[in-house]
Amino acid sequence: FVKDPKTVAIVGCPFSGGQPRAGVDQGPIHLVEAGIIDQISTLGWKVHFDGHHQFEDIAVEHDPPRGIVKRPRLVSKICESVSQAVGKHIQNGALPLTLGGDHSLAMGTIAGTLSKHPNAVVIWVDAHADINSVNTTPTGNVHGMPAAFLLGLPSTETVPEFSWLTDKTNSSIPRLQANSIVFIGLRDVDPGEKKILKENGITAFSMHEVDKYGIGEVMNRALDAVNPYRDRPIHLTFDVDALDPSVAPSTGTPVRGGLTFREGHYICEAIAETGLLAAFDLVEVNPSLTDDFDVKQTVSVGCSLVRSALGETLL
Ligand code: 6HN
Ligand code: MN
Ligand code: MN
Ligand code: MN
Repeated sequence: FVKDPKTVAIVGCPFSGGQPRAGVDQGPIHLVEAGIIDQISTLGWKVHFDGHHQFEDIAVEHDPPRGIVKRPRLVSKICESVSQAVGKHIQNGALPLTLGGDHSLAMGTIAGTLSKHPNAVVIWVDAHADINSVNTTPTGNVHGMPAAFLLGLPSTETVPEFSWLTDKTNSSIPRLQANSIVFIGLRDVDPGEKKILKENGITAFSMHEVDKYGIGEVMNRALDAVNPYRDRPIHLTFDVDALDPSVAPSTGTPVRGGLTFREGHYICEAIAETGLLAAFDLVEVNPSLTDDFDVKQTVSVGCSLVRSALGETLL
């Protein structure tokens, strides 16, 4: 589905409204300044980038919580516009690469992919499951909830700001099906999220399974679960906190015991190998929480994951 000559369209999203820590909005700026565009070009891809995604801010006093859900208007608005940007790039035959920004953005990116590839599957790489519903979220931070909104879980319809995504009577965005998403790298999953995963029969590989079977076998099983005939487009959404904090320290919600450098890259390589990658998000790089050395390391591993997903390490 990516036309020749192959083009990556960069959607830089300097956005932090789905969680409380400032700085994650600077992630895309650092990734671009580190040379990600030249690096992708060097691999033989054309790169389309005309500046970071523009969106109107909504002041916090004009955006009170809806129940427990924080910044509903702001998050919804940028996600809707990101979904249109991603959809347009796919329409033009390019592979959208979204640079975050916090993970609430995945509502926009995945909705955009599904609007053009209704049969796409999602590979969600994260320390967290990001599947809290309105009834289970312990924080009200929307970056912990995007998968719940994409699946249209009960209670998500109580947030009218997100009706462009959740109201299926007036939407051109197919709902994500529970058998079309798989999680890898989990190790900090809230009790309510465990229940949601179980009740919906969602396939998930925690760090326990990565240790037990090895990342090679986990990737085989993950692809078999959502893409047994290897014929469905893949949307890869990669939260940098899936990596161990020793590998990617500059992120808002680090959790020990994560993926090694190689395990993270293996995931990207295994997806590159399928030839099915349709869209990629790299999110939750936060350059303001750590010292310069840690920021450099995190940004550089982020660039390197992107290159792997675009085929760098395949012979
Ligand atoms: N992320 N489960 C916690 C919550 O607030 O719902 C943490 C979410 C973290 C989300 O890292 O993208
Ligand atoms: Mn453009
Ligand atoms: Mn996440
Ligand atoms: Mn996470």
